[in-house]
Amino acid sequence: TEGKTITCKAAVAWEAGKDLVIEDVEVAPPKAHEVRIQVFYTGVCHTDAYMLSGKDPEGAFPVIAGHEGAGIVESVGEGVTSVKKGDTVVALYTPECKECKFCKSGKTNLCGKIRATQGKGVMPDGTSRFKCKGKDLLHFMGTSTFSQYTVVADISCVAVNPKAPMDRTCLLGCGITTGYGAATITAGKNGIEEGANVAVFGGGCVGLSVIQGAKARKAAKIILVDVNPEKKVWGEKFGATDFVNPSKDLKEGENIQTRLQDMTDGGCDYTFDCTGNVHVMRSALEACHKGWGESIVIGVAAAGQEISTRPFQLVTGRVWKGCAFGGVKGRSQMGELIEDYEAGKLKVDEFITHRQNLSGINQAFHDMHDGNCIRCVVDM
Ligand code: NAD
Ligand code: AHE
Ligand code: ZN
Repeated sequence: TEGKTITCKAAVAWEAGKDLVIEDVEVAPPKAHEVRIQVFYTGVCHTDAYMLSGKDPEGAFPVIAGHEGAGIVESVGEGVTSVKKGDTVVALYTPECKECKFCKSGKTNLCGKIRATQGKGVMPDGTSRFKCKGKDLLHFMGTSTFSQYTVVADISCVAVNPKAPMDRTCLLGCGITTGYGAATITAGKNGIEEGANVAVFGGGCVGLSVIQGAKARKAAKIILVDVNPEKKVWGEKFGATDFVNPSKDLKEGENIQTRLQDMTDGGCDYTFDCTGNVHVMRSALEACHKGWGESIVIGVAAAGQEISTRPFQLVTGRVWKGCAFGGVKGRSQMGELIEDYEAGKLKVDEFITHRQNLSGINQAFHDMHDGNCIRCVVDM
């Protein structure tokens, strides 16, 4: 297959708001500094649904979505040295070139090298590697894992221990790493400190992963806030010490901010938005402790949505920040996460509640709205 176009199945989004269609697509061979991957498993993340709904300003069609994937390198283009044919890899929607201003700053995991073309749905040379029915299809997040074969930039994948099962490690491509990293890297100077009080808004894959990270850092209180009562047991499974349902548990005159302040002697050291709801983001900021509390925005809000609060909240020392992919540098740090998983120190299997074959991928999107679906893994 090396050097030749491969025809395989992919879930194609022809237009916004419509079901995906399983099509035969042609996947061109990788050009210089590109890698063609046979995708074995992909997770389905809310950010895929968000883009497919048409609400993402960067969303464009027709497109192959998917960004939580694991697979095996089928072939590499000229000049690729970081991975080789046969390597087991995880796709990285946050690439790491190790050379750009961002990568060298030591301050962020965001990489600038291919961000512009990635946002336009094309490879770094400005073209697509996918064709279907004579038309070019766009790439998504530099990964397009809803295809049996995909082409990514070499900086957009990382070789990992082949012993780690791909049907689990695919989830390290987004949801789990995002939440865990937010708690252990983004929060504070070097992640949550021992004894800190933490509130996590939203107990999906991302929020539960924040809880897992907070527990690893020996946080004192880890409070899950979710409007779905079923999330109480989910929170406990990953280390939450308390649960508050803001649509049921609040007394008169109380709001979620004041409830959390009462539970934590004045406010949380760290709060996390894992809902994407801008009103929740405000509550999360205001539930922080005066003088030092930090609120980390992880949720992705739809185009046109804006956050607000009284500037006094910041004047009095609360901090608003956010992160993509948890602040994790994928090529440098994925290996460690996989080691932790292999050593039983990082829960991954527990997030998988649903499974589908590629032909059932639309069902995976429907199941996402089921309160007990944490992650669906698609067998490609
Ligand atoms: P999810 O839908 O599985 O979980 C969201 C949870 O929030 C649900 O349990 C829901 O009941 C709860 N919720 C909804 N409204 C609420 C409210 N008003 N108050 C409290 N809880 C509420 O989603 P997920 O997969 O965990 O992703 C969470 C968000 O993170 C999404 O917006 C997703 O797009 C985003 N995301 C961001 C990054 C990043 O790098 N920044 C990465 C992955 C996902
Ligand atoms: N394109 C959207 C924003 C989407 C977004 O913020 N994506 C996150 C990852 S979410 C993963 O599930 C991200 O990586 N952001 C940093 C970046 O460079 O895109 C919009 O609203 O414009
Ligand atoms: Zn995601």
